[in-house]
Amino acid sequence: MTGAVTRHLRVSPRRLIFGILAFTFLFTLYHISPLSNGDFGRPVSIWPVHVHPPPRPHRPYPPPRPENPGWNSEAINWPGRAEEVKRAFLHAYHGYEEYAAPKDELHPISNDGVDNFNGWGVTMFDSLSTMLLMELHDEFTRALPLIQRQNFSMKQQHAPPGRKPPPAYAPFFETVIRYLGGLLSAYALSHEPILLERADELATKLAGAFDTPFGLPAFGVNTETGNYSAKHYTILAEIASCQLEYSYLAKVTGKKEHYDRSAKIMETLEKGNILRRYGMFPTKWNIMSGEPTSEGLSVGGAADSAHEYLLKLYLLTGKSDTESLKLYIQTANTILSTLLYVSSPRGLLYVTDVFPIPKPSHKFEHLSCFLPGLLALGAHTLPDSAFDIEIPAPIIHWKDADELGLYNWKELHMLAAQGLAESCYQMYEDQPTGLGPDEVLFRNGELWVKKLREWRERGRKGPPPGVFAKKTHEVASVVPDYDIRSQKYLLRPETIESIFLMWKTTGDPVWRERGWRIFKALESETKTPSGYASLYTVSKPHSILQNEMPSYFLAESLKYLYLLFRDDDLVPLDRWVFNTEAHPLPVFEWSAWERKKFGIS
Ligand code: DMJ
Repeated sequence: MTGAVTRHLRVSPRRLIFGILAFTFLFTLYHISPLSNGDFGRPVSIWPVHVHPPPRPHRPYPPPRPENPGWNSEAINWPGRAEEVKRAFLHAYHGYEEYAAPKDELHPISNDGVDNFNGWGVTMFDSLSTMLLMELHDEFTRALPLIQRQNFSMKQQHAPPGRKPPPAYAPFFETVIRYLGGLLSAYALSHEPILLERADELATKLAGAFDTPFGLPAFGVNTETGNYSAKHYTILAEIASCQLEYSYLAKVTGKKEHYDRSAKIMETLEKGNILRRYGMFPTKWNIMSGEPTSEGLSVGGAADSAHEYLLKLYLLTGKSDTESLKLYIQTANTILSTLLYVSSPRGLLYVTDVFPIPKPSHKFEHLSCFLPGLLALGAHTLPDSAFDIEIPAPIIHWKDADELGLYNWKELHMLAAQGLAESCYQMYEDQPTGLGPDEVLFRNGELWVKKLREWRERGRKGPPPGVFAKKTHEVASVVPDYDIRSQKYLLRPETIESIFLMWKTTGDPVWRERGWRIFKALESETKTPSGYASLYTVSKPHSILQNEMPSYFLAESLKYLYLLFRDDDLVPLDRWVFNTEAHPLPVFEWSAWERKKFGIS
């Protein structure tokens, strides 16, 4: 018996070599994986780029904590909540119809209307796609004849007696995202030909805005004379947020001029290697020289949708516009490495501006809260290979930026999305009204990349920095992480938009619950007998209301809430792309003939 065992254990040279090789392989595998850092069993996994991670669950890190312990998402009547949002939309829209139409927007306190976006009835145009998604066909039917009669002429400007009235201009950016986007989306959802006719006519009447030396659209244009406004210094968001609308319009009308206008913008932005220099497009531009006028970088109101449209143009064109994808990846990576900061002591991740480079302002705008949704959308819809695109390092070298090269980019994008969405939401939770302020200023913040490096050097123990912010009562400090710079809540959609996209891309019901808490706060804090009103201050419950109900509240805030609570996938993210005003446009592909005709390479 003993002899048999010894015989069995006797090792041949071949077996010995095989054994050594197997041991070496397993040993190496262990030491390059996070298991060696004591992360075994932890759901956090930020893999160094040189290691191919094993197939992993969609979200490699723990979910945010639900606001109500013991809460069970499955027991909730989500379709019932969607119906409540629909009722809110009807309340707002009927108030507009009764007291303000055909003017632009409702004054929800004085119950009258105001013309602040050309006087063509912006609330109606901006509401069309929401009506269709909510199947509010009576409201849609009532809107159609008004749209048929609209000729987009300029309204008479008023001036004091004896003075010449100021020249009238339609603001190009707002007109495109609200009116043109609204018409095109409603056309895609309903196939009503009049909507496309009006969209084509409107885009043609706006064409004068592009008659600048380099094709960058002017701030405003007179739809009758074609003259553009004299304001030559403009912001990135206003010159580079029309590519989705003009590309889709070219697709459905077959008109090259619409395509050319969008393409020319991208050509001008890219000339002179601007993006290569900074890693993303700067915020301020001179439309006469076609060049940036400052070195400020931001994702806030001055730039937001321009960054958003880089990813979305790629998605809208059936993932064919690879130049746009490259610009998006480079932009998003630059944002991650240079504009993200982590507060102390709560560990809130926030995105800020730098001006001059690399000086951060530590300002965090509500408008920037579209960013988590955009990053999540990119991580969700782009293949892994998109994140491996060869991207030249920016000429301006950012301290610590190289740190990010040690991680899997796609995971980083999703991680940043989660951390930023958490902060955007906590801004709401922090306020007695349950609604977030328009702008805050952080007191202490350190670059996210720096905190990541420290976390990595500590052996990646615990969750990555900036992902699980603490609530105020969970930290000992009495000094808040941030001060509120603008107390207002302007019924803006950005946080709700990101919550919707976090829900769609992670499937984590906590985002739905958070959206519901915001909806309840909207109902209790902003509702008036005729609609909903902006809030003067978020830090006092039942405080003063402002006499305004912006059209984007119906186009975006209520639409994203409605879609968040629907159990079905009414607007699948792989088949539709939301413009920056939440009007969904269908994904399409250019045919061989369109490529030839429009000169698409
Ligand atoms: C909306 O009109 C659009 O989302 C735009 O891109 C910027 N923000 C406003 C609402 O806050």
